[in-house]
Amino acid sequence: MNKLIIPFFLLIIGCVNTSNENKTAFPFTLPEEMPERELSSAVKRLYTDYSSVHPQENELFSQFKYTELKGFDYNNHDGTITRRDPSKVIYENGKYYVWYTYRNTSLPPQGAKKCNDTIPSSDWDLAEIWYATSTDGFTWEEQGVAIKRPAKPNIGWRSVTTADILVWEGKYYLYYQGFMEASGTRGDDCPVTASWADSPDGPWTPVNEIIIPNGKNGEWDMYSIHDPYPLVYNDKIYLYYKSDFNGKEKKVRMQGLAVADNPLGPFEKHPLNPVISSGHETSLFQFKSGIAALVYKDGVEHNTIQYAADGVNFEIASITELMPYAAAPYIPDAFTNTKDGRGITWGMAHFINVSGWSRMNSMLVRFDCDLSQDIHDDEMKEHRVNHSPDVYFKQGLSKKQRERIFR
Ligand code: AAL
Repeated sequence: MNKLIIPFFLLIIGCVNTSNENKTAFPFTLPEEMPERELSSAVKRLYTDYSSVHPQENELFSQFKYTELKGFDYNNHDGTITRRDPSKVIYENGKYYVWYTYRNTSLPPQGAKKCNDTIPSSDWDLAEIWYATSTDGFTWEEQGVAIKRPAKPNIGWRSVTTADILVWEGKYYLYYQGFMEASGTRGDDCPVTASWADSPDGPWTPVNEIIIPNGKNGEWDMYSIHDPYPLVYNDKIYLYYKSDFNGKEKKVRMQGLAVADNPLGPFEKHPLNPVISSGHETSLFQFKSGIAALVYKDGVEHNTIQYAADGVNFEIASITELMPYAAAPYIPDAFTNTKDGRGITWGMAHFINVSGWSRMNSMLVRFDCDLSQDIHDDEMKEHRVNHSPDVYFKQGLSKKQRERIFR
């Protein structure tokens, strides 16, 4: 008999206790530490999942501000000139350097069925990698080509795009997508290759080898290795990349990691790949002792800033909006093997599809933010941004949607 009564008694005490804890309502002053009371899941999460209960005190929360750049001509955005997918910005010889995909074709992209040797299929087909320098990050001087398309059948003969830079032991390495068929033929298929130089101004020597190969048949990254993005971390080269997978119907994009001791490899893909479940172009930076990532555009966790204390296991650090696409920050300690990454305050990004689908082209822009331990900019920490009506109305209903509504 006793055996039954005692647990019952304990249960009653338990219930009384719980309701006692929350006898008073949630306090007017938001506690900085987790209060000892029962909490809803949402409020509990504030204390367990974020570095502060106030977004403005979260070092990995920021809004983003955009500035049009001076120094680039786009042929009135008629679709014949594109600049997109910038590299990280580096500072050398008293100036900033950026590399990017540059397309200059007689016609705008026409799709894979109509393309040929001079007509591009996509915005990044038949492209080269160009570079520009600047002393202030706002006005840029275009310096011309860094990586040309090599002759067929070398890697990248169809297009070389989406470069990113590594500085390692006094040498410069550009990693980029090397297309051997027009993008869109099957999907956006390519591996990653590289070139190296003794100076950021080149000349660049192509290694003419695949540096990050596609996965084997049936693996998540079997078709595309996009957006190679090297950082120096844990005495090694941590190169993040993106792949498209899961087939056309329900395409997903995730990000993986490949690690090497030397710039030209061998790169070993991380066994936990993919390490970021969402996002599009890779955009990461050292922060404190780990790595932070801007995750936007695609997937369940788009519009978040994430953090991995070990560079591998990413958690959501904040949720934000209007994030820079193809964000390519200036990271002062990108290659210093830092154990206390200071974060970022600005970089380059792109706006795609500036003139609509028929004259498709993209432009480079500058973004500013406060994801840095060294500045505290209240304006960047506003919780909300008010957009002008045209921003909303641009997201108008499609013809199909209007038909559905009126039906
Ligand atoms: C991008 C990047 C890669 C893709 C294409 C051009 O913004 O993710 O570079 O291949 O789109």
